[in-house]
Amino acid sequence: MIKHPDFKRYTVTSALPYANGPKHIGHLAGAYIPADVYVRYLRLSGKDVVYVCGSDEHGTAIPNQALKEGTTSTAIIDKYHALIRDCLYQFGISFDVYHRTSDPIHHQTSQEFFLNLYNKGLLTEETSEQYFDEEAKAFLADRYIVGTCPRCGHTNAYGDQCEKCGSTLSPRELINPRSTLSGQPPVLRATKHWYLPLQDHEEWLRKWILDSHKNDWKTNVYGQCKSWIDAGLQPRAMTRDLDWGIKVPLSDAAGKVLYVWFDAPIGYISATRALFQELSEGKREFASPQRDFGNVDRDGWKKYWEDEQTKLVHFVGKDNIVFHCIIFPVMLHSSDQFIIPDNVPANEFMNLEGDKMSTSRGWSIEMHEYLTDFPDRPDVLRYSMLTNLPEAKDSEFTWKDFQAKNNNELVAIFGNFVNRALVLTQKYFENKIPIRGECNEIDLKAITSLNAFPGLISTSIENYRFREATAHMMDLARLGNKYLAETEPWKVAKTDMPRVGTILNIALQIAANLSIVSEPFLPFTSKKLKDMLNLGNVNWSHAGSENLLPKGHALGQASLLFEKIEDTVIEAQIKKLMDTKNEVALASQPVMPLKPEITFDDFSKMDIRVGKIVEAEKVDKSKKLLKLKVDTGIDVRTVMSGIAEHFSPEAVIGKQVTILVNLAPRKIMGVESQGMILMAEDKDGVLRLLQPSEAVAAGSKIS
Ligand code: B3M
Ligand code: ZN
Repeated sequence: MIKHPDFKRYTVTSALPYANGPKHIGHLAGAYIPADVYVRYLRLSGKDVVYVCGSDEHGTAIPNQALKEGTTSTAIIDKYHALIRDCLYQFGISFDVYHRTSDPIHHQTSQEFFLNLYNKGLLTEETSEQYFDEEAKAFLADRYIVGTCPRCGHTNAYGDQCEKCGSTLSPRELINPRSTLSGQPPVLRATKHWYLPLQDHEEWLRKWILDSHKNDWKTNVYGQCKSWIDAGLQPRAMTRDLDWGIKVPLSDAAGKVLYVWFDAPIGYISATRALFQELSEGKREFASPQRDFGNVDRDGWKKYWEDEQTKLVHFVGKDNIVFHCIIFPVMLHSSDQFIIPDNVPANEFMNLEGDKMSTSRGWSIEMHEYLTDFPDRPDVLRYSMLTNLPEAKDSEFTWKDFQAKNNNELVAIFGNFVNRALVLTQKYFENKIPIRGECNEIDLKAITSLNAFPGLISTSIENYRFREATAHMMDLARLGNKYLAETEPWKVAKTDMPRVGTILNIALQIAANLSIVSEPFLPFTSKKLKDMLNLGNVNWSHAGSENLLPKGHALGQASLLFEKIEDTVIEAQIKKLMDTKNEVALASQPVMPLKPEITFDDFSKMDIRVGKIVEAEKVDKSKKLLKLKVDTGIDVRTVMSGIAEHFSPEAVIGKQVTILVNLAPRKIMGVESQGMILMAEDKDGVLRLLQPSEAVAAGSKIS
């Protein structure tokens, strides 16, 4: 394995989100914000970098969602591709290209990749028995088989997992399996698939990961790889029996597609290919405006994937580690054409208010929801995530912390410092950079500290320590704030204006530095600040200088960079979270099976009316019963009702209810009950009265 201390260029990727639904902000913390900081920093440092991403549009997740939404797979990917892409861009994630795996160029690239391995004999063929639905005439993906969980007895466990007890399952373990397509029990049928023999690659994987990346890969990543390799690598199927995906390009593979984890990472390559195709046709530009690395031609993508002097870095969440550290590298290595990653700085998960974030359980903040509720504040979320990244272990997002990071750091430190420096310059020096006179000890100390910041931040970023890098960036603002607090120019203004000039000159140099080094973290704020300082084209190499703004330089218009977030806003968000969770919990309650059909006559025999409870009392020796007097419009009668555990007598008196009035009377606890109050009962047995949406006369008929 050749190691290149100096890479010529960078290929940076973020995991391709499945286009099967909206994505929550936890994803941002895993694979997108850290990657974006890294890439923006590289671009600012004048490095040659492509940053690629796009939608993952294959796998069973897509047809599953189509089934749920009652639409087609194509409609699903079109809808969510656009939604996710737009959100990511609105958060400032600065991809050079956001591609999609449904694009023909990707199908072609993936098929070529597969054929290359196949022709070299690097895939093995195996025939095995898999579940087949004879009615739907299709092999069944794990998710399309349900049955009884062998561990907990849950009757609706999936072929790959039981959602009740959390066990990982294989379809053959299910008791009484049935197909979700037809509802019928599936049969076993032989089917041929192509496998990547991971076990043949153990030796070089060990050398590459366990020896040569022992010190530069994160411990969470290294640890996962080591336990995978130590457990013994197994052949892994690279094809599936499915009708949604990329066709296996072989004549004896009808009805088979490439495994989604085979094609998805190739998506990084096809995205780069598509980018250069469009660049060469003048259809788009690089995200980096300063970029000038020579002509772009259609084959320009190759050096980003084939040249050993390219540093390939994959940003992913922890559930994607093995695919990016073992399976995809084995594919790349086998291709004998492509480079393998230099690093996979995967993050752990970000939880939400004490629980795992999950869109399906309703415990999440979706990207598009945040952007709707806080349209002008992408940087605030970026910052609160960056200060809290799950770099070494899972971390937690809370709305209170989000508010505190905004109010106590962005507003009180960053914003406050910049605002004071600019407002005072406006007031005393006609909004022009004043002359810096002789510097005293405090000034020199501030300047020396300032000089050191870019180096500190670079080192943290280059070592994928983004939390630390963010803290350094904020420390620079802190330095500025402290400098003003110590020198008190607003007081000195009464006696020594030239000294005020020196102080503000230095403060503004700090602000100018802040506008550069904050760009990777807070791109929108950085841009605003640069405009306020009227700072031209600057890059990372300028940072650290105390001479960014020459004397007499005219500043732009000052405005507030950040605004306080009030308690009420945060409380509303927390309430929304709780409400959504409850709604989802209710919606996902199992429904009672349908009762046998009845005729209209059967139905019309029932006399159901609206009545009003006029009296209610507890029944001796009964926990469940209330004795009610109900005005039915016809009469006032006694009804014994089993609602005492849910309602106190006082709570029901005066309430309108629905009552079946021609039910044969029955003696209950010695009292004749003349009718039945109708109730809604959820799966937990909680009862609710059924009432007309507006009060109606007692005796009104229900039909
Ligand atoms: N779509 C899985 C995920 O979103 C998958 C990533 C593909 S990266 C090549 O977790
Ligand atoms: Zn189970």
